[in-house]
Amino acid sequence: MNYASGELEQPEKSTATPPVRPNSNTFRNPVHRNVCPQTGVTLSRYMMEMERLNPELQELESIFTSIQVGCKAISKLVRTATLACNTGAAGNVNIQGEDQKKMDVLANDVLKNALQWAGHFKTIASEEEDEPLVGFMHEDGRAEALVDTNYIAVFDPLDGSSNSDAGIPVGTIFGIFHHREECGLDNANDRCLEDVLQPGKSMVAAGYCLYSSATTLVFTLGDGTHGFTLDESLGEFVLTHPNMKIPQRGSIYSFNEGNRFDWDKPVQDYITNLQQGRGEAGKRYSLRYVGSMVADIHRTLQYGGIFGYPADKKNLNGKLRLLYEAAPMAFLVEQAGGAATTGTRPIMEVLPTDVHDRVPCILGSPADVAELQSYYAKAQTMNRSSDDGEGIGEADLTHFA
Ligand code: AHM
Ligand code: MG
Repeated sequence: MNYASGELEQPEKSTATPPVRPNSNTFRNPVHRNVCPQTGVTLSRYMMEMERLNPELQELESIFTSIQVGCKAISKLVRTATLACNTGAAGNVNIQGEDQKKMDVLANDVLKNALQWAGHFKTIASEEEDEPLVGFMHEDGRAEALVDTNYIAVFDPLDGSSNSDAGIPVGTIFGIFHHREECGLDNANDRCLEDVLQPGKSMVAAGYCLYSSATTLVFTLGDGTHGFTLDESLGEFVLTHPNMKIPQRGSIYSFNEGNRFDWDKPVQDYITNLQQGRGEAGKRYSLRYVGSMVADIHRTLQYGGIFGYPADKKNLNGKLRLLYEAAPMAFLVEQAGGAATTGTRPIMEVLPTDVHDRVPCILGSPADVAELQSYYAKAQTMNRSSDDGEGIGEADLTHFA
């Protein structure tokens, strides 16, 4: 493949002054129209271009260098897991009571090291770490609270890892926030925690990396959602999905049907109508459910439709984690023109009270998500007027956050 330069549109230089959060009024994305097959734009080149257009975001360019190295290393680990005997349980249980797999531990170590040694983070938080960690680590293992860094990273190093031993696609999810509080080594845990507990709407950048038939890194800096595919021969991510746009409506729903009888009644009714062709689209939807959120969202972004892990009677706040699963995905989907809700409020508005908080998740094409929200809205209205016994009962509504 010839990766000669493509034509670049050169927007005016940003005049914004530091610090360091992309500003929707001044932020400039590099714009590349011809990405395949004759021209190619590597992620490194894209990020250098982004930095040139937005000099105040120099650290972000460097952060993405760390992220892409981490993702490449995890991609290799996923592909060689069986050959290298890295399948199966690690023998540990994480703070959420889940058995860690060897691959969870390896992927966490890879990404943690890539981010901590980059020297750009006050704090990092991972699904596989009980508490947030101070963001910089010397090679000898000494933690240091850096004073002149501006960012917080949250991540799920290997989402869907229960699938990984069977060769089913898995992924990494990450979010980047601007820091709020100084995170020093004195009382570091409290300060780090304080720093991390931010709503999705404060996110500076978010992304996922899908490890599937190809390795694909999809991210947003708050101005569109862009996808890069790993060219293994080059060892470089190459722009393949510029400015992704989710279809207005799809014909696929992606929920774990095994939980149907525990779902909120609005979700049960909505899915039943989709299955019977009695929804707003007037046609029957197909079910596609990988059980790896990254894979299910990657398909939803491209084909449209609706993905959900709603509240149910066993999991009153659903299963998926707000900070490093739901919020980054909500940011990506919204930046691609989609919608993301708990059923009753935008995921991006939900304020975490703990690093590992869970939240009901419904994401996808705007028309599909709006249709399901209308079932919740109707149920809420009926619930309010149900003292007379006519409406839907509280027992049918597990979550109205
Ligand atoms: P994990 O972070 O422990 O891997 O769990 C998250 C995964 C998501 O990728 C996926 O959407 C969901 O769990 C599937 O759960 P279930 O098996 O209950 O359908
Ligand atoms: Mg996960």
